Amino acid sequence: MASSTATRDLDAVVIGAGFAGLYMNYRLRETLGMTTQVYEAGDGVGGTWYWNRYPGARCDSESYMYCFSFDEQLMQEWEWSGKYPEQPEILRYLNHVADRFDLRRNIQFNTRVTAAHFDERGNRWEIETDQGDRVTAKFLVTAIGCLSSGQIPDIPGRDAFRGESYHTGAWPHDGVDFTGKRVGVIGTGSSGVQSIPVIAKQAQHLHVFQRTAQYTIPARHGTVDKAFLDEVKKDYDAIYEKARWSTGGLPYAPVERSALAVSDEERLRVYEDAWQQGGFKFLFASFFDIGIDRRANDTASEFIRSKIREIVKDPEVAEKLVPVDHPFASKRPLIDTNYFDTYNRDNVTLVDIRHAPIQEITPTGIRTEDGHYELDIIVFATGFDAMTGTFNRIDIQGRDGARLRDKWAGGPLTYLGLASAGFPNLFMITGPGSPSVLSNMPVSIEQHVEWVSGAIEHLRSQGLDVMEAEERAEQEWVAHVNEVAEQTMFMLADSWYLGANIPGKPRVFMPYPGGVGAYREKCNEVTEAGYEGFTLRGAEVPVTG
Ligand code: N01
Repeated sequence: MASSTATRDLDAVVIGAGFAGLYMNYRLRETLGMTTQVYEAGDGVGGTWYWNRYPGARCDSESYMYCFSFDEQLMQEWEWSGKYPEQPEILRYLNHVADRFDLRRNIQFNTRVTAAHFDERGNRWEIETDQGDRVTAKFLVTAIGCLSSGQIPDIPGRDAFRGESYHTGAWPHDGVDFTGKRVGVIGTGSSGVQSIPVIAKQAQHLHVFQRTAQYTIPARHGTVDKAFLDEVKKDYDAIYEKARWSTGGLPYAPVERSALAVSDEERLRVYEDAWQQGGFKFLFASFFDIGIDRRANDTASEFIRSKIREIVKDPEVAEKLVPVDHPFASKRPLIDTNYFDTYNRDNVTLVDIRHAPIQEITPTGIRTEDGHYELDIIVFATGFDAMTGTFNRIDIQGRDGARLRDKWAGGPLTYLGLASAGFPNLFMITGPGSPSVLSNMPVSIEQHVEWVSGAIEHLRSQGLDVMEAEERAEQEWVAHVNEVAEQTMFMLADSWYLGANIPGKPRVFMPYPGGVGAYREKCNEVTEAGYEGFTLRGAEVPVTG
C-alpha cells in the first residue's frame, strides 16, 4: 500500500459503529477534538444489534445495565420497556445515542475496512476500504465486536438447498415469515435457544437439530418494573460503579457461600429461589464456587437437569435435552423464555445429531444418519468465528510488514486485550485477552474506550507519537489469562471461547476470566506506572513504560 495514493490524513480511524465504535467516536472527536473517521459495514449504527435481528433476539443483561453510563442525562432520559432489552429496542437506543451526540456525521456506512498497514517512516496507519477509500491515521481503533463473523458450517450440499436459508447473525431486515412452513434450526446456543420458541409458534413444523444439549435458565422476562427503574435512576452512578468493580459487569452483591458448605435442603432452596428469580442471578447470586469448583458445579448442573426432566413431558425427549458432556457454565450460560416447554408442542421435533450426525443438506432438506427431513426454511444458529474472525478478515500489517493474522496463527496474543506487540498505535476495544464476552459488554466497552482515550491524551500531552505493547508484557499477560482460565470450568467444554467451534482454529482460551473489577485494577495500575508494559516513543526518543 503506497502512502502517496492516500487521499486524507486523519488523527484517528475507528472500525465499527456499535456500542464501542459510537463511544470511541464520541471520545476522540468530542473529548480529544481529533479528526476521526468511522467506517461501518452496515447501513446504520448498532453493530451486533444491527445484524442479529432473528426472532426473539434480546440481551441477557437487564436493560437498566445494558447502556452507556458516560452521560448522566442520557441515563436519566432513556426509558426501557422490557426487563431484558429486545433487539429493536437496543437498536432504537443506539440510534438515539447517535442522534443525541450527532455521531453519524463522521461515520461512513456500507463500508468495510479491508487493509491497514503501519508505515514506520511517518508512524501512521494507511487504511483501505472496499469502497476505494484510502486514508492515513495516527491511531487505529478496532471496535469490530467479538461475535461479528458469522459461521455457517461447511456441510456437504449446503448451497444446493432450494428453500430459504438464514444465519441468525445476518437476519433480513424485513423479517422472515414462518407461517405454514417446515423449518429446521441447526444450533442450540444463545441464538438458537432464543429463536426456537418464537419460530415454533409460527411454523407449521419445527425440527431442531441439536449437537450439544444445553443448560439454560429461565429469563423471567417481562415488562420493566417501573418502580424498580425509578429507584435505580435515583442511585444510578453508585449502581453502575458497583458493576464496574464486579466480576461480570453487573451490580449483584457478591455471594460468599459455598455450594458445598450447606445442607442438601438449604442448597435446593437456594437453587430453587435463584431459578425463580431467573437470568444470570442463578449463576452470580447462588453460590460463589459454581464456576470454579467441579463438585460445587455438579450440584448446580444436577439441579438444572432435574428441571429439564420436570418440564419436558416426553421422557425420551427430556433425556436428549439433558446435558451430560460438560458442566454448567463451561459454555456461555444461556437464558431462555419457554425453551424447554417448546419441546412439549406437537409441531416441534428434536433431532439428536450428536448420535446421528447430519450427512448432507439436500435440495429439499437435511439428511442425517437417521433419515431425511423435508424443509422449506433452514435457520443456521451456528454461531461465529469469535474474537479473532473479524480481525483475520482485515489485512492488518504492523512494523516490518508483519501480519496480525500470522502472529495470531497459534491463538491471539495481546497485552490486556488492548494492544499487540509489533502493531503500534493500534488499539482494540474488547479485544481477545480482555473480559469482554464474559462481562456485561457496555461496562467493559466504556472502560476500554476511556483507557484508550486516556492513553492517547497522555501521548499528546507528552509530545509523543507512538505507543506499542512490549513483547515481554504481552507474554506475561497471555500466560496470566491462561493460568486463570485453567482454574475455571471453561476448559471443560468445547466452546467458542476456546475456538472449538471452528475447524482448525487453535484451542486457546480467548477472553480474560479474572473479572472486570480485577481487570480494571490492573489497567489502572499500568496507567499509574506510566503505561507499564508499553513503549512510548516520540519521533526519535523511546521511553520505556
Ligand atoms: O452461537 P453458539 P450463538 N453442526 O456458538 C451448533 C452471544 N449471543 O449464535 O455446541 C451442528 O453459542 C453448536 O453446537 P455445539 C453469546 O455470547 C448473546 O448461539 O458446538 N451444529 C451450538 O449449538 C453467545 O454465546 C445473546 O455442539 C453446529 C450452535 O450451533 C454467542 O453470541 C444472543 C455446527 C452455536 O452456538 C454465540 O451464540 C445471541 C455444526 N457443524 C448470541 N456448528 C444474548 O445476549 C455449530 N453448531 C441473549
